[in-house]
Amino acid sequence: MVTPALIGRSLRRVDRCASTNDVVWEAARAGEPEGYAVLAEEQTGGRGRHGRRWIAPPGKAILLSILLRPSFDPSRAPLLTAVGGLGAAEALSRHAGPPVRILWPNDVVVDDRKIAGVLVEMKPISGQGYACVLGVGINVNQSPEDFPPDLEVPAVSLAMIRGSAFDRNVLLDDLLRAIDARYRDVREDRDDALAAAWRARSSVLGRRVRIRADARNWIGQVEDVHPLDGVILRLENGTLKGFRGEHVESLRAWE
Ligand code: BT5
Repeated sequence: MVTPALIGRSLRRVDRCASTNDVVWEAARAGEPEGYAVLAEEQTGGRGRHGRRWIAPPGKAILLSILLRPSFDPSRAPLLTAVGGLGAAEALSRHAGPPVRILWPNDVVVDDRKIAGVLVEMKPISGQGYACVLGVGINVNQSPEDFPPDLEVPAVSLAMIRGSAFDRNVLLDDLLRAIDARYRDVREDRDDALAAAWRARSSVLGRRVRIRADARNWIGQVEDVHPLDGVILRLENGTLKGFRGEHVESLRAWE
């Protein structure tokens, strides 16, 4: 039996908005059920984590937000970042060629260049419990000159990898399907399957990295990554130190 999809069963397309996450928050307050999604051609205030910006020229990217109303304890929210990152990586990997990996905690990369980013926001809504908005931005048809010059991680688009433009609707269908399946893992308590698939796509496992957290830099080798437990680093002095995603400003390869 085929289970009907939850994610994107109701998809609203808008030409322009400040942030698709905000359009979804408005719908959440009005009582829209989970799975509702908004897709924009252009965002004037697209955002990343820690007050950073997400920039994409009109009509070239996937800019998507999805309303989720998980019944879990709020401490499990980082699983939703894994759902978004893994969903984007799995959808892209059908069309990309080179391996699509996850740069912990929320970036999707190809050859260490960022092709997608995930932003999960969670808030209580009066009378409705917690709601989450899962935002995904994917670079689809950008050319190199479409990206801002001062990016921390170099950027890439699917079209740059393939050498020609790609149909955004094909990728969108794959993305909604992949996120639907991975969100089902969370709803049906298959955290282990989700964590294993996510870990297998890590771009940093076993590599030397620099983590910026709490206004300090830490350098070491990544011993393990888990959506909830975070990253375990073996520091230069041999000791192990754990970092949770929410405290980490950035993580970069450090050769
Ligand atoms: C993210 O944040 O990567 C999360 C991005 C989520 C964007 C989606 S679009 C739909 C939905 N609506 C929103 O308003 N947001 C979500 P973070 O890890 O903080 O990375 C942000 C950093 O990525 C910026 O500071 C830039 O350095 C870089 N960046 C900005 N635009 C980029 C792009 N198109 N491609 C690659 N890197 C980019």
